[in-house]
Parts: sequence; C-alpha cells; structure tokens
Amino acid sequence: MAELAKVKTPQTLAEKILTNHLVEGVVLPENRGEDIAVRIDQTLTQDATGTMAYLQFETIGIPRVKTEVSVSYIDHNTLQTDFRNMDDHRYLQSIAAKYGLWFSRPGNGICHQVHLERFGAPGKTLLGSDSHTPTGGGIGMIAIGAGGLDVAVAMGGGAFHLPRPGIKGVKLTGALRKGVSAKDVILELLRRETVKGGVGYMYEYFGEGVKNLSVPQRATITNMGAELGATCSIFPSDDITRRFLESRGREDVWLPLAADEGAQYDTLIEIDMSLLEPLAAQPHSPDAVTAISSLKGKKVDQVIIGSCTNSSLEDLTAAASMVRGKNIAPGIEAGIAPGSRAVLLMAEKAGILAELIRAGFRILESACGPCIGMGFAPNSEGVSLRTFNRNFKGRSGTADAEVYLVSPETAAAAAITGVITDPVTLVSGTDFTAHIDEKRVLEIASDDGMLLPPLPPEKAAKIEIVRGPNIKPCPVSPALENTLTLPVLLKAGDNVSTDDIMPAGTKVLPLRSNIPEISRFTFERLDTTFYERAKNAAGCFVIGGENYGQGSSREHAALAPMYLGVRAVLVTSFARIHKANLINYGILPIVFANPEVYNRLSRDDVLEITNITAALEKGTAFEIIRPSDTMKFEGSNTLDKRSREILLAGGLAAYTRGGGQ
Ligand code: MIC
Ligand code: SF4
Repeated sequence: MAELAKVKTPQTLAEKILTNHLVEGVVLPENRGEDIAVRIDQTLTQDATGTMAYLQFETIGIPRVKTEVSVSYIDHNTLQTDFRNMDDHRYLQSIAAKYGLWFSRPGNGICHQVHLERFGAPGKTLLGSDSHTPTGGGIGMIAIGAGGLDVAVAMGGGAFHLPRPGIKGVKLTGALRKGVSAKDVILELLRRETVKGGVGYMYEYFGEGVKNLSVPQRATITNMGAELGATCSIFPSDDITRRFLESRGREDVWLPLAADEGAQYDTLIEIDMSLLEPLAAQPHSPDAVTAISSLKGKKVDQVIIGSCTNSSLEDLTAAASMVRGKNIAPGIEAGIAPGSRAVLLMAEKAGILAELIRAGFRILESACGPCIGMGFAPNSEGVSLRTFNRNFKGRSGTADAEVYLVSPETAAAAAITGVITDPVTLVSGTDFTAHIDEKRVLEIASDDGMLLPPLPPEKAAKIEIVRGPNIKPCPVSPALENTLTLPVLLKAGDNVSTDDIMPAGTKVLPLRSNIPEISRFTFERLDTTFYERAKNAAGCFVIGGENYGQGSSREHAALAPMYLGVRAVLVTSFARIHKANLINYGILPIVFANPEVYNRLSRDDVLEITNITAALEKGTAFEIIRPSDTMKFEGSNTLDKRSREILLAGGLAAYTRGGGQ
C-alpha cells in the first residue's frame, strides 16, 4: 500500500504504533479525522458486553479467533441473584473453549487489571468491548474501547476503523508529594480538559516526570482518559515497564518504546506533579473537579477502594498505611474490592488485608461490584467517596446519593476521620510492601490457575455451546429508508451518558443478553414514559446536546433504542464509541449544522429527513424539515465513507455479510 510510506519523522509514540499496525489510511497529522484501519493484536471482552459480542461473533461463522490473544473476562455480573448471570458465564465459557479464547473465571479479577498483569505488551494493539480498555496504555499499548460488534469483527481478523485521532502531548515533570496520587494527575487533567476535551484525541504522556510513576500509577491515568472522551492514552515503555513485567514473570514481552526526539503534538499540556494537591470529582460528573482542601470537613457516609482505576497492590498499600492502628469512624461503611486475585493474595501476604479488615473495611470480591451498581449502594442522600472513574447520577444504585471520585489516600483519610480530610496531613511512613518476599510475589503473580487457556482446535471443535433461556438472539437492524417522517420522542441535554440511555445495576445487568427485555429500561433515568411511547409509535427520533453518549461502550445503548424504533439521533456533538455503535446498528447519527437549531426543537415535533440515500452516497448534508411550520435545517454529514456505506447497507452486520470490510 503506497500510502503507508507516507510517514513523517520524528513520530510520536502513538503514531509509531498506529503506523506499524496500519492497513488503510494515512497517519499524518493533516489527515486527522479521516478514516484509518488498524490491525488488532489482542481483544478483550467482559461478561456485560461479551454475550452480545459473541452472539455476533457466532454469526460471522469462522471456527477460531484470528487474533494473537483474545480473552473473555467475567467481572461485571457477579452478583448472581438468579440463574441469569451464571447462565451467561456458562455461555461465555463454552464460547471461549470453542473458538480459541482465554477465559478468565469469575474471581480472577477486573478485566483491565488482569489484562495489564497477564497479557499487556508494549507496542501491541488491544481492542476491548469496554470503555476502560485504554488502561493498557499504561504499559505502552494502543488500547481502545469499542462496541461488542467491532470487537467481534476484530476477533474474526477484521481491522478496526477509527477516525485518525489528534494527539495531545502531556509533559509530566516533578514527582508527586506523599499523600498525592496518580489519581490526582488525571483529575487535574479532567479539571482542565473536561469530559469532552479528549473527543477525537489520544493523550500521549512524556517528560522526565514519567520515570516517577509506576505502571499501576500510569494505568490509573490512562484508564480515566476514557472520562476525557479520548480514544486512548499511552505512556512510553521504559525500565519501569520492564521491571513491572519482570516482577510478573513476563519480561520477554518487554521492548523500549518512546516518541522520537522532537516529535510534535497537536496540543501540549504540562503538569508539574510536585505542585499537585489532592483533588475530587464532585457529583455528578468526572470533570466537576475541585481541591480536597475546599471540601474539608464535609461529612462522609461511605468509602470504597477498588474498580479498574484504583485497585492495585499499591493502591491498597496506600490505604492500609493510612489506616494503620486506627479504626474507621463510627458513621462510615467502608469496603475494598481488590482488582485481581493476584492483588488480593499479595495484599494478604503483605499484611495489608489484615490491617484493612482490622480497621473495619469490608472485603468485596475482585470484580467491578459497586462501580457498576452491583451492591454496596449508598444510603439515601449518602455521601460516598469512591476511588472509581464514574459518578454519573444514580450509577451507584442510589438515585440521590452524592458520589465523589477520589484517590485511595483521600478515601482512606475520610474512612478514619468520617469527614473529607486532606490525606497529605495524615500520611504515615509504613511501607507494607517492604515485608513482601519478591520470590513469593512472582509465584503469586504468575499463577494463572484461574485463567483457562485456549483449547487445541481438535478439542475445541467438539465443544457444545451452552445457552440459557435468558440468552436471546441479537435483533436485526432495519433496512435504510430514503425518507423518515417521525416524531421526536425525547429531547435530552448535554453530556447524556450511556448510563442515562441504558442504565446498569442489579436489576438491569442480568438482561444484557436479552434486548427485548432490557429495552424496557431505555432512557428510564431521563423519562420513565419513553418505553411506552416508543412502543406505541412506529419509529421516532431522539434529540440531544453536546457529547451525546459519553461513558460506557455498552452497545445496548444503541441496540435497545434501535429495537424500539429510534431511526436517527440528532445532536450538537457525539462521543466516539456511541456514535460508532449507532452506525453499526443502522441508526443515523446527525449533527446540527447550526447548533442553534437545538433550541428551536421540542419533544413531539414531527421532523422529516429527506433524500437520505443521496446524502449517504455523496457525503452531503442531511436535509431536514419540520412540516408543522416548514422550518428547514441541515444536519452535517460528519460520516466517513465506510460509515456511510455501513448505514446504506443497514448496519455493520449487513455490511459485513455483503462483503464490506
Ligand atoms: C462501565 O464502566 O460503565 C462498564 C460497565 O464497564 C461499561 C461496559 C458495560 O456497560 O458493560 C464500559 O465502560 O464500557
Ligand atoms: Fe468495571 Fe467499573 Fe471498570 Fe467499568 S469502570 S470495567 S464497571 S470497574
């Protein structure tokens, strides 16, 4: 491919890895926003998005995954209040055995934490059906979150298509003071950049401060790049990366990686880590960031340390050091959810677990748990300090709870004082990890007893897929229509998250493999009448503001609306993964050419979109009219050629069946 030769030097690290994996398009900065396709080395799925991904994968009809490594994790749906979650686990286990995947059993840990420890490799590409897949950037990977259907295509050997992102360089200098954490670095970025600052960008970290961050600290930062709306984030692979891999018995996958000297970024951001202070994201958005000092003394009800953002051994160590010899305050309920079984075992060996239990922490299993509203919901109007990455309203399971996103140090400080407290004033010198025997750590960290390896092809061929009664086929997208005359059934505001479109939690998560049932909860948080109204209408539109569809990669937020007849979503701007999911399921994603139009439209307006086929074929604007007063306006056609072809075909499945790539 002649175009592949078009490489500028010096290159940034992200450009180097993209160039190495490029199968279509151009990586040059001036081609920002244009479609590129990259080869995917590794994939991951989790149980909440995995069932749909594998139902799709089965329809592709190939005998075995074509990636270097594909892993199916069980970590989200582990509450198991009836047969449905475990039925899904059994289905996923049988799929892994049949199609040549690794299977990470329930209890082995949160996908991103385990993947970093056991499979992450510098310079590789990873595509995951979870928005926090970019955690892998902490080890020097290009790791991207996507909808399950895109991951299914990648498992089948297909390239991943994305708009060539811009690259923001983040120059880190200095070192964190004691009591200030990697979480505060990413919260500082969220404060500056907001939840939409990263849409269409990757964040690449560099500078002399990088060497002062361990791999788990780097992973905390790349994990929450998802909250910036970024495509992914990446750190160089250096001696610290090598030592991390060595301590897990995996030094063979290490290679040094960094940007070329003098590489240019689209934007440069500088953070002097020595100047940072402890921060918190206030309710109900990860970018509502303020200094802990400004919240000092606020009464706290609950504290949880865990999630794919902050559940490493270092995170638990920081918490245990702070609570050493003290008890949690009487008004507090506190819990920890270690990120992986290895972390849990190491914490046990180091005395960290005993210290936390003694202080009064409850031990939750190594899984997503409360992060996705699976247990440990706060009290009414409760103030909950969590080391997680998302605090959207209601996500905790308690509609009126106030969730603050903080570092493990800040969480532990509040646990013992009962109020928001600056952890810098409480740090102790106890280093629990000093008691860990390195040989024992290596033994624990490299014990893959809970990871089932891919079966050899002859054995795999004999596996029968296990399907419980709750597992229903994925509904088929409707064929494209040239004219759509339909009512607007919902007008939403800015930053609508996929949690708003399709909530999670104990009631809804068990329905992830049953679209007809889960669709009852569509937009429930914004309008409880939406489901009934959509059922009674023969198709409809939805209107939204900026950054529509931020947050989770769950394609149920596209699938369920599609099932209920949503044919187009008209917004001021989209978040990346959700826009791709809408396209994959044949829903038109339209951006107002003039953002002012948003203010002039209302719920129940009937709109007519005409000449859709021509707009998609030619890439021209969508023509829209409100027949009641003949107001005309345009919808920008922000779609690349392949996306337009997918929509013309009636969704990605139909496009792929028709030979599209
Ligand atoms: C989340 O954090 O919201 C999830 C649950 O991990 C999702 C995936 C899902 O909805 O299953 C994500 O971030 O992609
Ligand atoms: Fe799990 Fe929470 Fe991480 Fe999503 S953000 S993968 S629910 S721990």
